[in-house]
Amino acid sequence: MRIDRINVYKIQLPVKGGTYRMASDDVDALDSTLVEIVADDGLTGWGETCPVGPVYQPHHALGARAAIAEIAPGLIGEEVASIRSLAKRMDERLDGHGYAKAAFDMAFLDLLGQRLGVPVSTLLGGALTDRVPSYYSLIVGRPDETAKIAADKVKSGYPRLQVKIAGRNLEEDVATVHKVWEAVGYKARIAVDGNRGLTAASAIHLDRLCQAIPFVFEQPCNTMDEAATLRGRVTHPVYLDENTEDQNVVLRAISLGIADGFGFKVTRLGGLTKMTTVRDLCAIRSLPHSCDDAWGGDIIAAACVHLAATVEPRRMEGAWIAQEYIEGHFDTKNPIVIEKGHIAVPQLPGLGIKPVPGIFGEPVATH
Ligand code: 0XW
Ligand code: MG
Repeated sequence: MRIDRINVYKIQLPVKGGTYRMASDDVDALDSTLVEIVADDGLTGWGETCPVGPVYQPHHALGARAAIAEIAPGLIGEEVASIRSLAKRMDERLDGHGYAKAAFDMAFLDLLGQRLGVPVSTLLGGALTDRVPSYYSLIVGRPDETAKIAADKVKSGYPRLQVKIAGRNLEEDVATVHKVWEAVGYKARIAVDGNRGLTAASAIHLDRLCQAIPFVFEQPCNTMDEAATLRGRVTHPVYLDENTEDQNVVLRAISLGIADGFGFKVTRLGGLTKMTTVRDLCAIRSLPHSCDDAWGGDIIAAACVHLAATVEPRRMEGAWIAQEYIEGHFDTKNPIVIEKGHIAVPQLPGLGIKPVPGIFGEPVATH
């Protein structure tokens, strides 16, 4: 099976229910890029990459499409059999830009899975479950309002909440964490996500002022060096998210012992194949992590869920997908949906997602 043609599409994903607020940015609509690889035997494979705006991390939608334009011509005619040789081919065309290469990696696995008649989770090492937990991400908001939504979401079945903080005064952040804890208690695990927005000093204050609440502190400060200074000065476990820019950073964070867990993003780590390496490193050190992406539709959601299914359940922090914030689905027959805070793992060959024909309009580029 050889690559015959690559179509690139873009689609706007407006945020359902109003602005999505984080310390690092407020977003109202996201620009997603889709790649469709058409093989010479007629099979098609899909990939997606969708930065959550241009300032969450050093990724942006136009950058993804520029990188895809550099890589795609070099893939035409290539055999889809060895994911490793396709990754090498991509590296020969462009250095770095893992978040664009991730879309191709998804599409290769989608094609290969269909060709072999197995779901992508099997290609990633094999599923340990057919249903993975998700978590609900509460945007930066007023303490009472946030606590009310938290209680509703736990009632609906979410086993974990992520409470966004930072970018405002410490008092409101502390009040929000307390109110959410009072509202849900031990019924859900809690992550408090600073999205790089706290100084080490505010992180230490928040830690002390919320001493008895069992949460994990997600990406409180901007850099990994700042996170390192928190070691021994905060009592809550510290997870890294935005700092995990590639496999090497994860290896460093683990070997330096400065992370108790991670919020992983499939496209940021360079795709599903590269994610299997950090997944396995985390397994060696019993480190929990999520399998998310920053945003995206059903293609990215499927990718996250296939990978999450291969993670030992006791260390699985959840697969966050953007479904709660997106109207509709790319695939209306087999969409990826959150039910009672969990997501069924697709059992169809490949990613298990076939976008409705024409749903993305005309391609913005064809190679
Ligand atoms: C909650 N998320 C997975 C969605 C947004 O992209 C931010 C992200 C996070 O954990 O930072
Ligand atoms: Mg995060």
